[in-house]
Amino acid sequence: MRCSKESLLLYAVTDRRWLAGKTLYEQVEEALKGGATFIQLREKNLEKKEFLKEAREIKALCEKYKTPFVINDDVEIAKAIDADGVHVGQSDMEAEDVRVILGTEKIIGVSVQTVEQALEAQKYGADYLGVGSVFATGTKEDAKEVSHETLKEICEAVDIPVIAIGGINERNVMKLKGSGICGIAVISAIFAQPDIKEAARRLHRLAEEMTDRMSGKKKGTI
Ligand code: TZP
Ligand code: MG
Repeated sequence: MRCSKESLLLYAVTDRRWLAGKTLYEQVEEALKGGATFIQLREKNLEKKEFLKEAREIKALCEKYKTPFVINDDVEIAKAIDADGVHVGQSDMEAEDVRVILGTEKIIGVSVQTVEQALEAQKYGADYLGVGSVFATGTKEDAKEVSHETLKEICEAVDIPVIAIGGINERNVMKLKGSGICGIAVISAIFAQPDIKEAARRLHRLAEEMTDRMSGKKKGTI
């Protein structure tokens, strides 16, 4: 298995718009210390050389925390730095083509909004699916909303793990209970917070409760 369900519990997606005087490296380390179980480096405007340098550094950091590390969109960068994998959207490279480039050992995540897209991504070798936006979000301007009914249908239709993304925070995460997802992907609920470590810690705890993975811990205590 290229990525376990457990590793997808709290999937943190980076965003440099909220650096607030820190480096992205420092922010990612705080998220890891708090309990992020998966890191996706998402850079939309970084110059290639800088992107490569940063990707190498954050890859080493994730290795230290034994946490999977994938690159958003850019298969070439993922290949160049030997990342654990890549996450692609509907307008990026197809999973089938990504697999040819990255090989059989790497993780491929695909963003989907419909059951049809989910089945196609699974067929072409995706390891997990990201579904969203499940709530309104200001982080991604062109994000299309996906109903919770569709989210559930996608989880029922595929065998690979599914995570939800978009507008998820401490206050609404429990609304996703029963949908069949194995984790949540968040940007602002971690990286826009003044205390990133604490935000990740609380979300980790809530994600465990939402997915019924409490492993003997007391419910309701975050
Ligand atoms: N894809 C769908 S919604 C979204 C992405 C990348 C943005 C998620 O950001 P936030 O801050 O967790 O709503
Ligand atoms: Mg993309």
